[in-house]
Amino acid sequence: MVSEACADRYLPETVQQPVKILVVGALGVGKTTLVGSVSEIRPLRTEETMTEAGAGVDRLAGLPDKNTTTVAMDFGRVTLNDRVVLYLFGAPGQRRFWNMWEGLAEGAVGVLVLVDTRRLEDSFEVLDQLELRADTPFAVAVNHFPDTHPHGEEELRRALDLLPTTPVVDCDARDRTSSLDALIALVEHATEDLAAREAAS
Ligand SMILES: Nc1nc2c(ncn2[C@@H]2O[C@H](COP(=O)(O)OP(=O)(O)OP(=O)(O)O)[C@@H](O)[C@H]2O)c(=O)[nH]1
Ligand SMILES: [Mg+2]
Repeated sequence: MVSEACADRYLPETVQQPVKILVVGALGVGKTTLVGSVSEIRPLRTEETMTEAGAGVDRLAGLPDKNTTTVAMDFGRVTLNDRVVLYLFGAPGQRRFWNMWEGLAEGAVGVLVLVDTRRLEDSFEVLDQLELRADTPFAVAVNHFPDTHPHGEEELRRALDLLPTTPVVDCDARDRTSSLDALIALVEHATEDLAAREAAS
C-alpha cells in the first residue's frame, strides 16, 4: 500500500507519454526556481555556493540575493494530465557549463528558454547556442522580477530575432500555475511542430 506521503511520487497507470523538456537560460534567470515550483516530486538540485572567483565573470546585476548556482542540472517531474508526464531538466546558466546542454538536450521534445529582460543581451547568446539544435522546438518565457521594465511582445520578438511561430509567454518562475502555463505553451508548440514535420515528410 502506498502511504499518503509517497502517493504523489507515483504516476497514474494511464500515463503513456513521458515527455522530456529542457529548461535553459542565462545565469540567474530563474531556471532552478521554475523547476522547483512546478515539480510534484522533490526536485533534484545541484547548487553550489558562488564565490569571489566568479566576480567579474558571472553577471549578477539585479540579483542581490543570489549566492548559489546550478553546476550540473535540475530535475523535476510534472504530470500534465492522465496521459502525459513531463520530465524537466534544468541546465546550468554559467557559460562555462554550457557544453553540458548538448547531453541534457538528448531526446528532449522541446526547450523552454527563460529570459530576464533586464539583461536581455545575456539571452542573445543563449538563443545562438540553441540554433545549434535547430530541430528542437522552443518557447520563450519572460520571467518577471520586481524592477523588470515591461517590454512589448513585438519589441521582444525583434530584439531576440524570433520566428512568428515561436511562443512568447510571461511567467513568474516562483508561481506554479504561471510556470505550468509556460510549459503547456511549449508542449502545444512542440506538438504542432511535430505534426507539421510529419505532414511535410
Ligand atoms: N522576483 C523574482 N525573483 C525570482 C524569480 N525567479 C527567480 N527569482 C530569484 O532569482 C534568483 C535566481 O534564481 P535561480 O532559480 O537560482 O536562477 P537560475 O536560472 O537557476 O540560476 P543559475 O542556475 O545560477 O543559472 C533567486 O534568488 C530566485 O529567488 C521571479 O520570478 N521573480
Ligand atoms: Mg539554477
